[in-house]
Amino acid sequence: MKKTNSEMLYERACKLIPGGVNSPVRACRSVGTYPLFIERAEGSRIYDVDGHAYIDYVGSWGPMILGHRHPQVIDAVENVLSRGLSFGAPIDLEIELAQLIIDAVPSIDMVRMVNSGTEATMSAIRLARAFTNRDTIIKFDGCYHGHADTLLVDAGSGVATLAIPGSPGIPESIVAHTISLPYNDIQAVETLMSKKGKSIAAIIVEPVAGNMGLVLPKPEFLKYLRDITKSHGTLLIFDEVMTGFRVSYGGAQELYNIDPDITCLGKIIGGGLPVGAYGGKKHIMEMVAPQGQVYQAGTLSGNPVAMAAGIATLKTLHTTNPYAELSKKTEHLVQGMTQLITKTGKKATASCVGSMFGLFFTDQPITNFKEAKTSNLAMFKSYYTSMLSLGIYLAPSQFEAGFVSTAHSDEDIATTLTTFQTVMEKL
Ligand code: HOZ
Repeated sequence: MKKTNSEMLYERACKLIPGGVNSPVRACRSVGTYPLFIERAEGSRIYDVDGHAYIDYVGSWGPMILGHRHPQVIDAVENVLSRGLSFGAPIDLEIELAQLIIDAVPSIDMVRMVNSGTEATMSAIRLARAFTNRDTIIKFDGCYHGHADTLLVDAGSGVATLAIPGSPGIPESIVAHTISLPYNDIQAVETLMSKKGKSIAAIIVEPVAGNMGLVLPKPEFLKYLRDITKSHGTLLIFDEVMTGFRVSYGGAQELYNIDPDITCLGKIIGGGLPVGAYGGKKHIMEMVAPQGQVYQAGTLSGNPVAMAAGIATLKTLHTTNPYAELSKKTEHLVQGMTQLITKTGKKATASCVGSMFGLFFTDQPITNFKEAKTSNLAMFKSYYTSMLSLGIYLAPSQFEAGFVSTAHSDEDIATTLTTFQTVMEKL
Protein backbone atom coordinates (compact mmCIF):
# COMPACT_ATOMS: atom_id res chain seq x y z
CA MET A 1 0.00 0.00 0.00
CA LYS A 2 1.23 3.48 -0.85
CA LYS A 3 2.68 5.31 2.12
CA THR A 4 0.98 8.46 3.36
CA ASN A 5 2.88 11.74 3.47
CA SER A 6 2.80 11.54 7.28
CA GLU A 7 4.33 8.06 7.18
CA MET A 8 7.12 9.21 4.88
CA LEU A 9 7.87 12.28 7.01
CA TYR A 10 7.84 10.13 10.15
CA GLU A 11 10.38 7.75 8.62
CA ARG A 12 12.66 10.69 7.82
CA ALA A 13 12.12 12.20 11.27
CA CYS A 14 13.00 8.91 13.00
CA LYS A 15 16.46 9.00 11.45
CA LEU A 16 17.14 12.50 12.76
CA ILE A 17 15.11 12.95 15.96
CA PRO A 18 14.82 10.36 18.77
CA GLY A 19 11.57 8.49 18.14
CA GLY A 20 10.85 10.95 15.32
CA VAL A 21 9.29 13.46 17.72
CA ASN A 22 10.25 16.29 20.03
CA SER A 23 7.93 15.14 22.84
CA PRO A 24 7.23 11.45 23.45
CA VAL A 25 3.41 11.14 23.63
CA ARG A 26 2.85 12.53 20.15
CA ALA A 27 4.74 9.59 18.61
CA CYS A 28 1.49 7.62 19.12
CA ARG A 29 3.34 4.45 20.14
CA SER A 30 0.83 3.36 22.80
CA VAL A 31 -1.96 3.41 20.22
CA GLY A 32 0.13 1.43 17.75
CA THR A 33 0.24 4.01 15.00
CA TYR A 34 2.47 6.76 13.64
CA PRO A 35 1.93 10.49 14.24
CA LEU A 36 0.08 12.61 11.74
CA PHE A 37 2.26 15.44 10.49
CA ILE A 38 0.30 18.66 10.58
CA GLU A 39 0.05 21.12 7.72
CA ARG A 40 -1.99 23.83 9.45
CA ALA A 41 -4.89 24.47 11.82
CA GLU A 42 -7.76 26.94 11.92
CA GLY A 43 -10.47 27.36 14.57
CA SER A 44 -11.53 23.91 15.78
CA ARG A 45 -9.92 22.13 12.82
CA ILE A 46 -6.48 20.64 12.33
CA TYR A 47 -5.29 19.52 8.86
CA ASP A 48 -2.65 16.87 8.18
CA VAL A 49 -0.16 16.77 5.34
CA ASP A 50 -2.33 14.25 3.48
CA GLY A 51 -5.20 16.71 3.17
CA HIS A 52 -7.42 15.30 5.94
CA ALA A 53 -9.34 17.61 8.29
CA TYR A 54 -10.06 16.71 11.91
CA ILE A 55 -12.03 18.27 14.76
CA ASP A 56 -9.21 18.94 17.20
CA TYR A 57 -9.63 18.16 20.92
CA VAL A 58 -5.89 18.25 21.67
CA GLY A 59 -5.53 22.00 21.17
CA SER A 60 -1.73 21.74 21.24
CA TRP A 61 -2.18 19.94 24.61
CA GLY A 62 -4.07 22.81 26.18
CA PRO A 63 -2.97 26.28 25.07
CA MET A 64 -5.48 26.79 22.24
CA ILE A 65 -8.54 27.68 24.34
CA LEU A 66 -9.55 30.23 21.67
CA GLY A 67 -9.06 27.73 18.85
CA HIS A 68 -6.31 27.89 16.25
CA ARG A 69 -5.29 31.15 14.63
CA HIS A 70 -7.63 33.31 16.66
CA PRO A 71 -7.61 36.69 14.84
CA GLN A 72 -6.72 38.72 17.93
CA VAL A 73 -3.81 36.49 18.82
CA ILE A 74 -2.49 36.34 15.27
CA ASP A 75 -2.78 40.15 14.94
CA ALA A 76 -0.92 40.70 18.20
CA VAL A 77 1.90 38.41 17.10
CA GLU A 78 2.10 39.97 13.62
CA ASN A 79 2.18 43.46 15.10
CA VAL A 80 4.91 42.75 17.60
CA LEU A 81 7.20 41.30 14.92
CA SER A 82 8.02 44.82 13.75
CA ARG A 83 9.65 45.45 17.14
CA GLY A 84 11.95 42.40 16.98
CA LEU A 85 11.98 38.84 18.26
CA SER A 86 13.97 38.91 21.46
CA PHE A 87 16.08 41.49 23.24
CA GLY A 88 17.18 39.78 26.44
CA ALA A 89 16.20 43.04 28.13
CA PRO A 90 13.01 44.15 29.87
CA ILE A 91 9.99 45.25 27.82
CA ASP A 92 6.61 46.78 28.63
CA LEU A 93 4.77 43.64 27.51
CA GLU A 94 6.21 41.63 30.40
CA ILE A 95 4.59 44.04 32.85
CA GLU A 96 1.31 43.85 30.95
CA LEU A 97 1.19 40.04 31.07
CA ALA A 98 2.30 39.99 34.72
CA GLN A 99 -0.50 42.41 35.59
CA LEU A 100 -3.10 40.31 33.75
CA ILE A 101 -1.97 37.19 35.61
CA ILE A 102 -1.87 38.90 39.01
CA ASP A 103 -5.32 40.43 38.47
CA ALA A 104 -6.74 37.04 37.47
CA VAL A 105 -5.17 34.58 39.89
CA PRO A 106 -6.12 35.39 43.47
CA SER A 107 -3.03 33.97 45.20
CA ILE A 108 -0.38 35.58 42.96
CA ASP A 109 1.17 38.85 44.17
CA MET A 110 4.32 38.60 42.02
CA VAL A 111 5.16 36.45 39.01
CA ARG A 112 8.29 35.38 37.09
CA MET A 113 7.99 34.43 33.41
CA VAL A 114 9.88 31.38 32.15
CA ASN A 115 9.70 29.36 28.93
CA SER A 116 7.81 26.18 29.78
CA GLY A 117 5.74 24.45 32.42
CA THR A 118 8.74 22.29 33.32
CA GLU A 119 10.80 25.40 34.08
CA ALA A 120 7.95 26.79 36.17
CA THR A 121 7.53 23.73 38.41
CA MET A 122 11.27 23.12 38.70
CA SER A 123 11.80 26.72 39.80
CA ALA A 124 8.83 26.64 42.17
CA ILE A 125 10.29 23.60 43.93
CA ARG A 126 13.69 25.30 44.27
CA LEU A 127 11.98 28.36 45.72
CA ALA A 128 9.92 26.29 48.18
CA ARG A 129 13.04 24.43 49.33
CA ALA A 130 14.90 27.70 49.84
CA PHE A 131 11.98 29.34 51.63
CA THR A 132 11.42 26.48 54.06
CA ASN A 133 15.04 25.40 54.28
CA ARG A 134 13.81 21.81 53.79
CA ASP A 135 14.57 19.31 51.00
CA THR A 136 11.77 16.78 50.76
CA ILE A 137 8.68 17.32 48.63
CA ILE A 138 5.41 15.43 48.21
CA LYS A 139 3.75 14.89 44.85
CA PHE A 140 0.95 12.57 43.77
CA ASP A 141 1.08 9.40 41.64
CA GLY A 142 0.01 10.09 38.06
CA CYS A 143 0.40 13.86 38.37
CA TYR A 144 2.88 15.17 35.84
CA HIS A 145 4.80 18.34 36.59
CA GLY A 146 7.21 18.39 33.66
CA HIS A 147 10.45 16.50 33.30
CA ALA A 148 12.76 18.00 35.94
CA ASP A 149 14.67 15.29 37.87
CA THR A 150 12.95 16.00 41.18
CA LEU A 151 9.48 15.62 39.75
CA LEU A 152 9.84 12.64 37.44
CA VAL A 153 8.68 10.15 40.07
CA ASP A 154 5.54 8.02 39.46
CA ALA A 155 4.59 10.62 36.89
CA GLY A 156 1.66 10.71 34.49
CA SER A 157 1.50 11.88 30.86
CA GLY A 158 4.20 10.34 28.62
CA VAL A 159 5.82 8.47 31.49
CA ALA A 160 2.52 6.71 32.19
CA THR A 161 1.79 6.26 28.49
CA LEU A 162 5.11 4.52 27.89
CA ALA A 163 4.84 2.69 31.25
CA ILE A 164 8.28 3.94 32.33
CA PRO A 165 8.57 3.68 36.14
CA GLY A 166 11.05 6.53 36.48
CA SER A 167 13.86 7.54 34.19
CA PRO A 168 17.45 6.39 33.84
CA GLY A 169 19.74 9.36 34.29
CA ILE A 170 18.07 10.62 37.43
CA PRO A 171 20.29 10.02 40.48
CA GLU A 172 18.76 8.04 43.35
CA SER A 173 19.99 10.75 45.69
CA ILE A 174 17.72 13.27 43.98
CA VAL A 175 14.50 11.24 43.94
CA ALA A 176 15.18 10.26 47.56
CA HIS A 177 13.80 13.70 48.35
CA THR A 178 10.53 13.13 46.48
CA ILE A 179 7.64 11.24 48.05
CA SER A 180 4.75 10.30 45.80
CA LEU A 181 1.35 9.49 47.32
CA PRO A 182 -2.01 8.42 45.85
CA TYR A 183 -4.10 11.33 44.51
CA ASN A 184 -7.21 12.17 46.54
CA ASP A 185 -5.93 10.09 49.47
CA ILE A 186 -6.22 12.29 52.55
CA GLN A 187 -5.33 9.41 54.85
CA ALA A 188 -2.00 8.83 53.07
CA VAL A 189 -1.09 12.51 53.36
CA GLU A 190 -2.18 12.59 57.00
CA THR A 191 -0.01 9.59 57.90
CA LEU A 192 3.03 10.99 56.13
CA MET A 193 2.67 14.53 57.43
CA SER A 194 2.14 13.38 61.00
CA LYS A 195 5.53 11.62 60.86
CA LYS A 196 7.53 13.92 58.58
CA GLY A 197 5.55 17.14 58.22
CA LYS A 198 8.26 19.36 59.67
CA SER A 199 10.75 18.17 57.02
CA ILE A 200 8.48 18.64 54.00
CA ALA A 201 9.26 21.74 51.93
CA ALA A 202 6.22 21.57 49.66
CA ILE A 203 3.28 19.59 48.44
CA ILE A 204 2.86 20.03 44.69
CA VAL A 205 -0.42 18.99 43.08
CA GLU A 206 -2.40 19.32 39.87
CA PRO A 207 -5.62 20.69 41.42
CA VAL A 208 -7.46 18.87 38.64
CA ALA A 209 -5.36 15.97 37.39
CA GLY A 210 -5.10 16.05 33.61
CA ASN A 211 -2.05 13.85 33.04
CA MET A 212 -3.48 10.48 34.13
CA GLY A 213 -6.53 11.06 32.01
CA LEU A 214 -8.93 13.49 33.66
CA VAL A 215 -9.30 12.86 37.40
CA LEU A 216 -11.23 15.32 39.52
CA PRO A 217 -10.19 16.25 43.04
CA LYS A 218 -12.55 15.10 45.79
CA PRO A 219 -14.10 18.27 47.22
CA GLU A 220 -12.34 17.95 50.58
CA PHE A 221 -8.91 16.91 49.17
CA LEU A 222 -7.58 20.31 48.10
CA LYS A 223 -8.88 22.00 51.22
CA TYR A 224 -7.18 19.35 53.34
CA LEU A 225 -3.88 19.94 51.52
CA ARG A 226 -4.17 23.66 52.24
CA ASP A 227 -4.84 23.09 55.93
CA ILE A 228 -2.19 20.43 56.55
CA THR A 229 0.55 22.36 54.73
CA LYS A 230 -0.25 25.51 56.70
CA SER A 231 -0.06 23.71 60.00
CA HIS A 232 3.42 22.31 59.21
CA GLY A 233 5.01 25.37 57.61
CA THR A 234 5.03 23.47 54.29
CA LEU A 235 4.28 25.35 51.06
CA LEU A 236 1.37 24.34 48.85
CA ILE A 237 2.19 24.53 45.13
CA PHE A 238 -0.64 24.35 42.62
CA ASP A 239 0.53 23.18 39.22
CA GLU A 240 -2.00 25.04 37.10
CA VAL A 241 -0.06 24.69 33.85
CA MET A 242 -3.09 22.88 32.42
CA THR A 243 -5.93 24.30 34.54
CA GLY A 244 -4.82 27.95 34.68
CA PHE A 245 -7.19 30.14 32.62
CA ARG A 246 -8.79 26.83 31.50
CA VAL A 247 -11.24 25.61 34.16
CA SER A 248 -12.01 29.23 35.00
CA TYR A 249 -10.25 32.54 34.37
CA GLY A 250 -8.60 32.38 37.80
CA GLY A 251 -7.81 28.68 37.41
CA ALA A 252 -8.71 25.74 39.65
CA GLN A 253 -7.87 27.77 42.75
CA GLU A 254 -10.67 30.17 41.89
CA LEU A 255 -13.04 27.31 41.05
CA TYR A 256 -12.40 25.47 44.33
CA ASN A 257 -11.64 28.56 46.41
CA ILE A 258 -8.18 27.49 47.63
CA ASP A 259 -5.29 29.85 48.29
CA PRO A 260 -1.97 28.12 47.41
CA ASP A 261 1.42 29.65 48.23
CA ILE A 262 2.91 29.22 44.75
CA THR A 263 1.17 28.66 41.41
CA CYS A 264 2.76 27.32 38.23
CA LEU A 265 1.35 28.36 34.89
CA GLY A 266 2.02 27.64 31.22
CA LYS A 267 0.08 26.68 28.09
CA ILE A 268 -2.78 29.27 27.82
CA ILE A 269 -0.70 32.18 29.16
CA GLY A 270 1.51 31.80 26.08
CA GLY A 271 -1.37 31.61 23.61
CA GLY A 272 0.41 28.78 21.74
CA LEU A 273 3.99 29.99 22.14
CA PRO A 274 6.51 28.54 24.61
CA VAL A 275 5.81 30.19 27.98
CA GLY A 276 5.63 29.25 31.63
CA ALA A 277 5.38 31.26 34.83
CA TYR A 278 5.52 30.81 38.56
CA GLY A 279 4.08 33.25 41.01
CA GLY A 280 2.82 33.54 44.54
CA LYS A 281 2.90 35.44 47.76
CA LYS A 282 5.14 38.51 47.76
CA HIS A 283 7.29 37.44 50.72
CA ILE A 284 8.06 34.15 48.95
CA MET A 285 8.59 35.55 45.45
CA GLU A 286 10.94 38.21 46.82
CA MET A 287 13.45 35.42 47.41
CA VAL A 288 13.91 34.98 43.63
CA ALA A 289 17.12 36.47 42.17
CA PRO A 290 18.07 39.26 41.75
CA GLN A 291 15.76 40.48 44.53
CA GLY A 292 16.72 37.45 46.60
CA GLN A 293 19.23 34.64 46.23
CA VAL A 294 17.23 31.80 44.67
CA TYR A 295 18.73 31.65 41.22
CA GLN A 296 16.74 31.14 38.04
CA ALA A 297 17.25 32.74 34.62
CA GLY A 298 16.43 32.44 30.91
CA THR A 299 17.71 34.07 27.70
CA LEU A 300 14.30 34.06 25.99
CA SER A 301 12.18 34.60 29.11
CA GLY A 302 9.63 37.37 28.57
CA ASN A 303 10.35 37.66 24.85
CA PRO A 304 7.98 40.01 22.98
CA VAL A 305 6.40 37.43 20.70
CA ALA A 306 5.33 35.05 23.47
CA MET A 307 4.24 37.95 25.68
CA ALA A 308 2.10 39.41 22.87
CA ALA A 309 0.37 36.07 22.21
CA GLY A 310 -0.26 35.59 25.93
CA ILE A 311 -1.60 39.11 26.45
CA ALA A 312 -3.96 38.82 23.47
CA THR A 313 -5.23 35.45 24.70
CA LEU A 314 -5.84 36.58 28.27
CA LYS A 315 -7.41 39.88 27.21
CA THR A 316 -9.76 38.05 24.86
CA LEU A 317 -10.70 35.61 27.61
CA HIS A 318 -11.22 38.47 30.04
CA THR A 319 -13.43 40.55 27.77
CA THR A 320 -15.46 37.71 26.27
CA ASN A 321 -15.69 35.58 29.45
CA PRO A 322 -16.46 32.35 27.56
CA TYR A 323 -16.23 30.07 30.60
CA ALA A 324 -19.94 29.37 31.16
CA GLU A 325 -20.41 28.68 27.46
CA LEU A 326 -17.31 26.46 27.31
CA SER A 327 -18.52 24.42 30.31
CA LYS A 328 -21.99 24.08 28.77
CA LYS A 329 -20.54 22.81 25.50
CA THR A 330 -18.22 20.38 27.24
CA GLU A 331 -20.99 19.11 29.53
CA HIS A 332 -23.17 18.59 26.47
CA LEU A 333 -20.39 16.53 24.88
CA VAL A 334 -19.82 14.44 28.01
CA GLN A 335 -23.54 13.92 28.71
CA GLY A 336 -23.96 12.77 25.12
CA MET A 337 -21.03 10.38 25.49
CA THR A 338 -22.45 9.04 28.76
CA GLN A 339 -25.85 8.37 27.17
CA LEU A 340 -24.20 6.56 24.25
CA ILE A 341 -22.05 4.51 26.63
CA THR A 342 -25.23 3.36 28.39
CA LYS A 343 -27.02 2.76 25.09
CA THR A 344 -24.19 0.65 23.65
CA GLY A 345 -23.57 -1.16 26.94
CA LYS A 346 -19.84 -0.43 26.93
CA LYS A 347 -17.81 -0.26 30.13
CA ALA A 348 -16.67 3.35 30.03
CA THR A 349 -16.95 6.55 32.07
CA ALA A 350 -16.78 10.12 30.78
CA SER A 351 -16.27 13.22 32.90
CA CYS A 352 -15.47 16.91 32.59
CA VAL A 353 -14.64 20.08 34.46
CA GLY A 354 -14.82 23.40 32.66
CA SER A 355 -13.60 22.69 29.15
CA MET A 356 -11.46 19.66 30.09
CA PHE A 357 -12.90 16.21 29.50
CA GLY A 358 -11.85 12.59 29.79
CA LEU A 359 -12.95 9.05 29.04
CA PHE A 360 -11.84 5.87 30.79
CA PHE A 361 -12.70 2.38 29.60
CA THR A 362 -14.04 1.09 32.89
CA ASP A 363 -17.39 1.51 34.64
CA GLN A 364 -15.68 2.00 38.00
CA PRO A 365 -15.13 5.49 39.40
CA ILE A 366 -11.59 6.78 38.86
CA THR A 367 -10.13 8.81 41.70
CA ASN A 368 -6.41 8.08 41.42
CA PHE A 369 -3.65 6.74 39.15
CA LYS A 370 -3.94 3.12 40.33
CA GLU A 371 -7.59 3.12 39.31
CA ALA A 372 -6.85 4.99 36.06
CA LYS A 373 -4.46 2.19 35.11
CA THR A 374 -7.31 -0.35 35.31
CA SER A 375 -8.86 1.26 32.23
CA ASN A 376 -8.98 -1.14 29.27
CA LEU A 377 -6.03 0.12 27.22
CA ALA A 378 -6.70 -2.20 24.27
CA MET A 379 -10.17 -0.71 23.99
CA PHE A 380 -8.76 2.81 24.22
CA LYS A 381 -6.43 1.99 21.34
CA SER A 382 -9.31 0.84 19.10
CA TYR A 383 -11.39 3.83 20.17
CA TYR A 384 -8.58 6.26 19.41
CA THR A 385 -7.75 4.88 15.97
CA SER A 386 -11.44 4.61 14.98
CA MET A 387 -12.23 8.16 16.07
CA LEU A 388 -9.17 9.42 14.18
CA SER A 389 -10.11 7.57 11.01
CA LEU A 390 -13.52 9.30 11.20
CA GLY A 391 -12.09 12.80 11.65
CA ILE A 392 -11.84 13.28 15.42
CA TYR A 393 -8.37 14.22 16.69
CA LEU A 394 -7.86 13.14 20.32
CA ALA A 395 -4.74 12.79 22.48
CA PRO A 396 -3.12 9.45 21.56
CA SER A 397 -3.02 8.25 25.16
CA GLN A 398 -5.44 7.08 27.82
CA PHE A 399 -3.45 9.21 30.27
CA GLU A 400 -4.21 12.65 28.83
CA ALA A 401 -7.22 14.98 28.90
CA GLY A 402 -9.26 16.46 26.05
CA PHE A 403 -9.82 20.19 25.55
CA VAL A 404 -12.77 22.07 24.07
CA SER A 405 -12.14 25.56 22.69
CA THR A 406 -14.33 28.59 22.00
CA ALA A 407 -13.97 27.72 18.30
CA HIS A 408 -15.82 24.39 18.71
CA SER A 409 -19.33 24.91 17.38
CA ASP A 410 -22.49 23.07 18.42
CA GLU A 411 -22.22 21.28 15.05
CA ASP A 412 -18.69 20.14 15.93
CA ILE A 413 -20.01 18.64 19.17
CA ALA A 414 -22.93 17.02 17.34
CA THR A 415 -20.58 15.54 14.72
CA THR A 416 -18.30 14.26 17.47
CA LEU A 417 -21.23 12.56 19.21
CA THR A 418 -22.44 10.94 15.97
CA THR A 419 -18.92 9.64 15.39
CA PHE A 420 -18.69 8.50 19.00
CA GLN A 421 -21.87 6.48 18.55
CA THR A 422 -20.55 4.80 15.39
CA VAL A 423 -17.27 3.95 17.11
CA MET A 424 -18.82 2.70 20.36
CA GLU A 425 -21.26 0.48 18.47
CA LYS A 426 -18.35 -1.20 16.68
CA LEU A 427 -15.94 -1.53 19.63
N1 HOZ B 1 3.35 16.32 28.24
C1 HOZ B 1 2.41 17.06 27.46
C2 HOZ B 1 1.08 16.38 27.54
N2 HOZ B 1 0.53 16.26 28.85
C3 HOZ B 1 2.90 17.32 26.06
C4 HOZ B 1 2.82 16.22 25.08
C5 HOZ B 1 3.38 16.59 23.70
O1 HOZ B 1 3.51 17.76 23.36
O2 HOZ B 1 3.71 15.69 22.97
